[in-house]
Amino acid sequence: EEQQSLLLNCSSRFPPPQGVKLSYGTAGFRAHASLLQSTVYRVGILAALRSLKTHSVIGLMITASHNKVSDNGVKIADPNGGMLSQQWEPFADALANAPSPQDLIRLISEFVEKENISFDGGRPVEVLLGRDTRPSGDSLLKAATEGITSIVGAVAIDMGILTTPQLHWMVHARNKALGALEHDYFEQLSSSFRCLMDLIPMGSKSKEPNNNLVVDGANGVGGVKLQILEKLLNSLVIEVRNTGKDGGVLNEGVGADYVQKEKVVPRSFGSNDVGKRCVSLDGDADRLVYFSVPPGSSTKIDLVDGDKILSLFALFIKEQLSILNEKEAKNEKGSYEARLGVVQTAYANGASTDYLKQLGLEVILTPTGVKYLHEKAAEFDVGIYFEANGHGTILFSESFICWLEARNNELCSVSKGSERQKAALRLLAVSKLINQAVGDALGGLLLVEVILQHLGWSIHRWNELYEDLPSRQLKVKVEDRTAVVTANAETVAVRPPGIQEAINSETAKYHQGRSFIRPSGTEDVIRVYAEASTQEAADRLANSVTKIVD
Ligand code: NG1
Ligand code: ZN
Repeated sequence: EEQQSLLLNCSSRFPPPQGVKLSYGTAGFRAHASLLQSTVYRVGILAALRSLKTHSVIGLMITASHNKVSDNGVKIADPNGGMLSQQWEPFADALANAPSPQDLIRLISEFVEKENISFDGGRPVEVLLGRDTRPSGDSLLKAATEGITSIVGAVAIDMGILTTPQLHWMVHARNKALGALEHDYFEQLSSSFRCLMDLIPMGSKSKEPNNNLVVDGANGVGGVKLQILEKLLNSLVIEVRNTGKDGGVLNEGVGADYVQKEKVVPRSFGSNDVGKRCVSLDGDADRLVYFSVPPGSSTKIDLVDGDKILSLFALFIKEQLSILNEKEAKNEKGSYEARLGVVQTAYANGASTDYLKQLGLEVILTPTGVKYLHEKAAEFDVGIYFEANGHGTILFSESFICWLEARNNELCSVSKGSERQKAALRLLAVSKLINQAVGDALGGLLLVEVILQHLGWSIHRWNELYEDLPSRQLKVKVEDRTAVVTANAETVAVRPPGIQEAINSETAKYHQGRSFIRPSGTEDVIRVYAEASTQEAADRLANSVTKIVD
């Protein structure tokens, strides 16, 4: 009864917006920030219940990533640091859309009973809160806190302004009873980075190593965090632009999403940057894409997208695994047939998929949305996933990590400094550098930097791994985006009837043509993707498919 009156009191101060239906989507709830007070309050309730249910620490992140600064959003990190269990998404939708406090309370009591959730009166459970740099973040954080504390037995801990992956990392660390402060995060990244740098073979170092990197921080949280991290690295010279402290607007003409979709330089980059190694983060620093400005250009770029980051990682991991499995040295017994797999979505450039298959790798396609990619990658001993837009990471199975640790100790005594021991050490360091919870632009960036130095490669050499097929992405505003229903990892539209046939007959007109449509999970649009042998053809194909959708 105490619980009921607490909820009634609190929730009546957070009436839901009129005439909007919210849905948890590919990355939580997102909307104009002014619409979100009630939703964020209710997600606070959900996070507290999730925490009680799992007896673990849960995360709640307030961000709208690469979207406009006036938007905001909210999503939940589960105990392992990953995305909220999909089984709870319908409950999230129901909570967010409950019309009155009474409806809300009824939904909660039914759910609590069904899921058998209770507070045993012991230590309260914790929800960690984070937010990006959006001005609306502060008041939304207060709404979330009220939601969490409307549930008896839950407490809210404000971790401050963070990148999305930092919050996920903290949840993961705290549930493993490890240090989970920002300082611990920076320490883990920088020490594993230094370890990998120390393990670079002498011979492979390029004669003129280029330690200079120019970073576009999207005027968000990532650039500032990187400046702190850089001080602990002492081997990279990082120039951060678009930090958000020099008047620029979050994600406006800057950031990974802009650079990847428009294929032009972000603001404050241009012809002075010809030949430099540049990287763009998104607003909450869970994505990164590299680029360089070709000679003679001031706006056009050579894009090195998520698919190429994936390819670089796959190449490096594959090499380390094969060193590990060389069976010549005596006394070095036992090998582990580690299964390496890569996961992409339909947005992956066709040339990247061909390249990965040529490397002999198992390539899996899933629908868009990190939760799907992550889930598949977790089925491998080493699973690498990336979206073309630069969100991705490398997952290591627990059993493989255990084996690596044991091997490492064993190898330490029989053949200190052997190639196999170095490979084991490298893989262990990669597993610590690259965020195991979710894609992380900071960890990803450091791993790219290490691998380029390890191979002695420039960004141009890297970019030449394969040549991207020209592609075009467009979006179409429609009345009801749910009218489009897809299948086969979003490569086929099964509804409205006949639409796929129309797309097929357009696509058939183009050499190396490929095109698909899907409803966005984060914006009120249908996305159109097209690929063909020339840019002009890809543009034309995208335009005609857009007309079919319209
Ligand atoms: P939607 O709006 O569902 O296409 C976008 C990205 C996803 C993912 C989410 C979450 C594209 C085409 N889609 O999803 O890959 O990153 O945002 O941020 O880039
Ligand atoms: Zn993001």
